[in-house]
Amino acid sequence: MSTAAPAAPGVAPSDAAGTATAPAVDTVTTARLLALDAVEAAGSGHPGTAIALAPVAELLFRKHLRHDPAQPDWAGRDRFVLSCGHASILLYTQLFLTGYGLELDDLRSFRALDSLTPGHPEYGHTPGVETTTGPLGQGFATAVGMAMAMKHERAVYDADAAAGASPFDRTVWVLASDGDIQEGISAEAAAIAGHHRLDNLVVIYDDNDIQIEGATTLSSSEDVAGRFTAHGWDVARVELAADGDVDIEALDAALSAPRAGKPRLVVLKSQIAWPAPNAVGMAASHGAPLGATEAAALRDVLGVTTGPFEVADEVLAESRRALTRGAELSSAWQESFEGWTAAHPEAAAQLHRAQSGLLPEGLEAALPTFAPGDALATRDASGKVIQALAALMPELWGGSADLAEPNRTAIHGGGSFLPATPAGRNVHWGVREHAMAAAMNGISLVSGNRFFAGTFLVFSDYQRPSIRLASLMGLPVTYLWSHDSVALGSDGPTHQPIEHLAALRAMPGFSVVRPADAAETAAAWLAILQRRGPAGLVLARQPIEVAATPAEVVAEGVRRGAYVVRDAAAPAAVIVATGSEVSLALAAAEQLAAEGTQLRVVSMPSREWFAEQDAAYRASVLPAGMDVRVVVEAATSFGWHDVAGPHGRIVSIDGFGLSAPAADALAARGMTVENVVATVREAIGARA
Ligand SMILES: Cc1ncc(C[n+]2csc(CCOP(=O)(O)OP(=O)(O)O)c2C)c(N)n1
Ligand SMILES: [Mg+2]
Repeated sequence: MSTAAPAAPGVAPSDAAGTATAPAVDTVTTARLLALDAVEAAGSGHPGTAIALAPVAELLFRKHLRHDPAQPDWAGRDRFVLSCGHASILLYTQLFLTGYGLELDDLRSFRALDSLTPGHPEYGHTPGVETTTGPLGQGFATAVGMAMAMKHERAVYDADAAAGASPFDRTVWVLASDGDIQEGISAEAAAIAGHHRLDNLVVIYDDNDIQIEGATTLSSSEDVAGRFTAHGWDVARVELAADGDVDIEALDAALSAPRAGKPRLVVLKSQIAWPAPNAVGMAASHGAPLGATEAAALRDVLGVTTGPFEVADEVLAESRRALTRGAELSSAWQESFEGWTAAHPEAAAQLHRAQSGLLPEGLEAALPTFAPGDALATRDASGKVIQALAALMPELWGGSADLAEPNRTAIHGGGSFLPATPAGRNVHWGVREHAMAAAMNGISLVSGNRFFAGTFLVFSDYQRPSIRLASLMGLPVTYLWSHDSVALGSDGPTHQPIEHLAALRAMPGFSVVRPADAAETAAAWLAILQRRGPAGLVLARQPIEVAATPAEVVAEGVRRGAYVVRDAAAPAAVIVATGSEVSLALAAAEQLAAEGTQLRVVSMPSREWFAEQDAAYRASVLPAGMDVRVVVEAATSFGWHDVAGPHGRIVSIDGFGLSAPAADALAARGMTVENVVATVREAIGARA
């Protein structure tokens, strides 16, 4: 498969900005060598793809991507997503060359502690990195969400502008590798992108026939072009150039062709590590330094005598012309955006508020209230809250993975997000939880959007890799997980979550919120919106009576993660419960009170939020001296032992559930008032 490396240095056919005189050592050669040198200096990394695709990155950053290196957060910019995050040095090299503020020293410290150039691109860490990538397939699906958000915003804010004439017209450019295409999430995401005719999405697939274990033919024989065509994509193929390099002119043409109503996949043939004479086409070039001998050989082949990290002034001057181009693009956009603002002052104010991360005034007052004693499921309460929020927050939209009705996610009157109605506020994801979760990240990365999406709690497992990235990035995504325990009933153990709450709580940076009743649900929604972090709202299917706690106490208590909902002068024990088990705890306390045993009951909707409170508040809710503690949660006991303490008990479900009507399933797994009462009595007795 390998084609001989050239004897002469490569020129920069992708020098799209056009130079009168080509520099002695061109920008592409410089980019290839910087990738080589950075990996050699780090002693680890992924040189092959970055060396081979240097001309591709340059073509994007110098010609196709509308960006301004001096303003990495410019709202009118296109997005570039390096889905094959292992090739991070490819991106860092462009961020240095085009003037994002990365310096040669940053490339020298590639992958080192606290450097601006970590092993995989990290959003919020390096200016110019638009999303965190590394788990293959995630970047691809995140990019689909970005493209959806751009289509939606365009339709919401500037529907009447002619095609290409709106400041909201932006494109998402993606570089993906074999692993991205092999991951199942890319099939889900590609299907969604094709269905929604996302012609603002362009993916270059680096079809280099190689991965870590060797040739891709070891594991793959599918017709990728055919697969994407079937998904409704417009597919182009670009073969290798005669010298074995990527055919950059053909790629340029494929990227430039008008896009009509479909996302585009360009299947680009390349050879890993080209033009390194011995490393080219080899699996070993994927993830390890080429070594001093091959590094020297590559310099020879390129006809370069400079040492590591040497960048000719004229090369830098040439590549930094990206700054001039960026300034022109952004100032032209600014003018167009100001024209739009003048014509749409109200919409502009709304957009500005949403992009600033502020909530509209009066949101709290607009929330529905629920009378003590009303019995409704927390999923129903969430559905009502969503209607109230949606009326005041045009930036709020959502969807479900084919469970909108059971999840209560629909925005009534919001319309469906579809190719003909991209302003629609309800996204029908189909049964594609994983791509939905990744795309939520992409939607949230297009600032100004607040997005929520639902499925059953048990299927959060299908979303987990994307939830993890949302947590790593600190994105304001909201998951609505209904059917949160064995109380969902006869659908049985495949649908009954057990270990999910503990598993989600184990994730750093993520908030699990399991409200006890309708009043807590409204307070939880508000707190999630105010906090602007990733959160999962865990909702019950079965009706629950609204507790008699005053609304202000609920609002404050939920915000602080845990609070006292029933108390006594000298309680004999404290029950700590979450979600639907709070009412179980209250009923048990009532029964014990009738026998003369007084209890405190703590509702703990969010362990993470409670852990953030100061020690005094935490001690006021759970004083050290109140050490007879019974935790009640219809899920695994894993993770609760620290709250229960040495004298505590945990009423939990440490095996799978079972298929039975809700009351029978709960009883069969010990989730009854009788069992809680007996457990409390036993704990008190053991401590006496
Ligand atoms: C979900 C996931 N699984 C495994 C890996 C580890 N990994 C990194 S790159 C790679 C495959 C490399 O092949 P390819 O995607 O073709 O990239 P290339 O070497 O051609 O750049 C693997 C398995 C990963 N990053 N993400
Ligand atoms: Mg590959």
